[in-house]
Amino acid sequence: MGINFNSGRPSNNLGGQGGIQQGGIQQGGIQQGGIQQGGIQQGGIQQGGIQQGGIQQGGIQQGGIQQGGGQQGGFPGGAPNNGFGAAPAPQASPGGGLVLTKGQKLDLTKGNAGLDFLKIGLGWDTNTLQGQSYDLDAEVFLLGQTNTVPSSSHIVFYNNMVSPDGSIRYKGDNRDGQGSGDDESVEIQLSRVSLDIQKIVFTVTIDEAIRKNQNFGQVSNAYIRIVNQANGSEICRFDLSEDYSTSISILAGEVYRHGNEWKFNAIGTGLTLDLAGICAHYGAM
Ligand SMILES: [Ca+2]
Ligand SMILES: [Ca+2]
Repeated sequence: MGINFNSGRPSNNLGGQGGIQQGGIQQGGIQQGGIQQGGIQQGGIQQGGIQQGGIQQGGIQQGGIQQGGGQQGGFPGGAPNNGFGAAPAPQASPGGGLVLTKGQKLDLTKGNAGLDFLKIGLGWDTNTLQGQSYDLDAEVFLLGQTNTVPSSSHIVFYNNMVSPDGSIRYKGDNRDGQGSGDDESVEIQLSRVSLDIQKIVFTVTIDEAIRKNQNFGQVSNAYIRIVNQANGSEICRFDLSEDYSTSISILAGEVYRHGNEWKFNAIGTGLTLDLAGICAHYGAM
């Protein structure tokens, strides 16, 4: 089958230019620190006030403290809230959708029969004052009954932007996560998903994480959300706010068949596999 991870990707996965290109300019404390996230978008609202709100993102982490390598400093505060046990009261996402907790499953089409076009949005922010750039990538694996991909073209990502059945479209590679809102997104038309596909799995990887010695503990504000494309309304959002400091990829969630319906499972499991490793895990070589 042969999966090409590189072609068409101009810069920072080949020569190590990443740190130079991006470091210091894009991220340097201004965008992330004060304006984009500072207290408005993330602080206290999205992430639920206690875990991360206001402290992590709102000017402290990104603004000054986080960078020094003690990035995670603020994260543990979030931990109690996003594990299995906690059952926080349902809270509204800034996008208006239901905020899911890890392991939570949500009916998508049941009771919402017209739902067909979805957008899966992934967002993240990274702190790059230390001169590092982080290129996160979203991938979609269309899995058959054996939890494997029927072919390597059933992996939709930056080098394969449409699934064979046309149901999944990757909307473009973002190289730095700069800015708030969805940094990468994928569109799904549920009615077009081939009948042999049981699950549509969403992963997020860090490009060249191993070479750059990067991990998801250095990434903040990561989330996956689902939007109803028909009216633009957010259905749900799942903040990937666990301490992922040993993970270079995250199994974020999956849309899966349940009888004649589709559901979403907020998985949020950190992995130590890179993209090639995940591909192998799902049977593509
Ligand atoms: Ca990317
Ligand atoms: Ca971002």
